[in-house]
Amino acid sequence: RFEGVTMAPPDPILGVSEAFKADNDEKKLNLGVGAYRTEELQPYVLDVVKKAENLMVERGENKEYLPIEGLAAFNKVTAELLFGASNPVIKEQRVATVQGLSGTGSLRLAAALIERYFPGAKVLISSPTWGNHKNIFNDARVPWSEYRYYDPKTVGLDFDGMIADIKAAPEGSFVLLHGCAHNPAGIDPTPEQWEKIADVIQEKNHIPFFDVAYQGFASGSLDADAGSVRLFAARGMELLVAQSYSKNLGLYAERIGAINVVCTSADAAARVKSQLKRLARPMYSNPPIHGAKIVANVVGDPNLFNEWKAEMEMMAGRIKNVRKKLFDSLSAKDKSGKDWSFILKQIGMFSFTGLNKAQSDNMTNKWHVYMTKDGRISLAGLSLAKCEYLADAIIDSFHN
Ligand code: PLP
Ligand code: TYF
Repeated sequence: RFEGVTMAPPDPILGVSEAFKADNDEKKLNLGVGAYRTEELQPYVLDVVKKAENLMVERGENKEYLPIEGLAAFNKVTAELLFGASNPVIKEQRVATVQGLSGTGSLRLAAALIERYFPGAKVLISSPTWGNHKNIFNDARVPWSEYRYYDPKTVGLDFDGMIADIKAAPEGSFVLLHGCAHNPAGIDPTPEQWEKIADVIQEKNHIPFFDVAYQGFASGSLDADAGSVRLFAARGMELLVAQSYSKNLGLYAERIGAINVVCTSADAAARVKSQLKRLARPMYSNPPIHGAKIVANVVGDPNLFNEWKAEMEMMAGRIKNVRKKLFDSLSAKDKSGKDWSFILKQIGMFSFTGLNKAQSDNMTNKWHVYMTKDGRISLAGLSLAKCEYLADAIIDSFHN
């Protein structure tokens, strides 16, 4: 009976790593998946994570089931990290926080909440966006449509298009926003633009839904990267925020994150939380403990917290250095007069190069540079030593 099952297509991002593994060329470079590498291009486990894990072993911590909503100490610190501990939404207990299976699982739980309590409501997602957003809402049976975001002509934000599309959406839609370091565009609204986006969302009674996968990883500052979310929270709006610790604590495989729902009263938050638990229970029962304990230990301990901030700055700094070196290499080598400054303006882990599908194919087939077909490269997978090679590959592919 399984004879009728057809082959599923590979994931456009995670599938790139599989193709990379199968390539035996020495020059090969994996700039597909957004995962931090050292200058030697090796995976990196943060020192604070090792310290937290050692503490956990020393304390002889157990592996009992967590409650459905996750580890209480984790839920407390994760909401405080996001909003700031003295934020009224925290003080007034207006946030329903539930530990999720990293960013993806937290988004999926929120999608299930939307499907159940806002039947027919649409989610607006940016064009382009992280590929999995569409899968998540499709699988949750939540209708979605796109709003304009990236303008290839300016290699910048199509702010007027974005505002017009949010305005034109049916009243009471959910607007999915990347909290910082937009994936894949690498372009964020300015604080003034965020205010205008909030104005339109309020006017239209929409509900903002933030995806925060890079807090601290974009600018190196946890507070600065949460600025967009806090700006909306300060207006007293209801909002959804999914968090991930994959990047900022390098806990990719631990699957640790959270969904936060900011409500207008503590009472509503308690009710929303009870419903999130009801949705989680038949899906996975309760979340994993290991990553939750690591986060609770690191964020909850002033020394480890400071060490974490230093390590995050180091990671964000390394990415900024390769960004600069790539720009310098491209500018020096390219004789066509093309303006490469967009690379410096983009923030976060990625650069959205503007290479089209055929050109991206050339990068891979001729140069063994693995990247997604939308022209995105992960700078976290690049070293200073490989910038010249990558610049040659990009110039060749652009003028191909
Ligand atoms: N959302 C965005 C925009 C991302 O880039 C990512 C990847 O880091 C995620 C969500 C979720 O990743 P994870 O499920 O590993 O937390
Ligand atoms: O965009 C990226 O590369 C990261 C990592 O299903 C990622 O966000 C990619 C695909 C996926 C989960 C995470």
